[in-house]
Amino acid sequence: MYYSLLAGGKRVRPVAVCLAYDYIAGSPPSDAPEAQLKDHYRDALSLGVSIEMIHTMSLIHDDLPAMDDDDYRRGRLTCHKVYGEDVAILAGDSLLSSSFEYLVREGKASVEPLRLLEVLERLSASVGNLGLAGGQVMDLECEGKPSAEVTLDDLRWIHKHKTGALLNIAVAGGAILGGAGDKTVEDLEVYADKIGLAFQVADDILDCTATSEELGKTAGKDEAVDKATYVRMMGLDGARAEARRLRDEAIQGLGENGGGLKALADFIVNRGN
Ligand code: GRG
Repeated sequence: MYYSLLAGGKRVRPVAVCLAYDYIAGSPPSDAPEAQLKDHYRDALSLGVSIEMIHTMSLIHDDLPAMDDDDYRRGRLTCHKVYGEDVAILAGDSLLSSSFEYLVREGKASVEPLRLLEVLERLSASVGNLGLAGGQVMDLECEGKPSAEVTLDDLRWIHKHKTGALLNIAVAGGAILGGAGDKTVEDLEVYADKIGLAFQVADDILDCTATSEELGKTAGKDEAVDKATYVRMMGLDGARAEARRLRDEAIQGLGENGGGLKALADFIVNRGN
């Protein structure tokens, strides 16, 4: 569990929680001392850490021979390569259950109970058949299918669930913990779903333009296994334009304090790994 969780990674989802929290609750001063930052982000980080545990679980399971069968992740050997498939499956399972335990244990002292339950319900839903697991099943089913049999709508469904679900709970959950009402959460979900898709378009582009060293995982995997990707469907230039379009649409409805969330959308489409 620690081997994979502490291997690095960009921590995009915890950052998204904190930025959505700030969008509602206000940002701390830029020169705030660490103790003040810890206090400000206490509730947001309960969720951020818990989502990062789920994300890491999904990477461990995704890399297993029965799924994508990868040897490298986050710049080091994958969990099953070091500890064996049996332990890797169990490490993933334990990260999943620990994530819920962590959220409730850390959150219950300060978060209003109904808000915590709302976040917990959304977090649980993000993992199941209409979240990570459902998206992954559809992705596996489309692998190897001729391009003509996979539509752009299929691809969007896969990535809304497989990649977008955790960004949705990160943004919506951060906002709920910050005190947002239903309408604001709904509006922010539009932002989250757009950056979730943009994240995956950027991932597909990087898979065929970046090196394995830059990515910390095997590059060029999508083409090798004939995966349905935005690049395969739209070409490289088309995918780049799609990422920019999604980024523009995502930030459209943000209010004047949306600087942090806008910067996150920019990072997601311009990242180098
Ligand atoms: C076991 C219930 C259960 C669910 C897991 C394996 C699986 C089902 C889903 C796979 C989900 C998956 C791996 C989606 C890919 C999302 C993605 C683009 C990951 C890369 O995220 P980054 O770039 O990685 O943020 P770092 O390492 O930076 O954190």
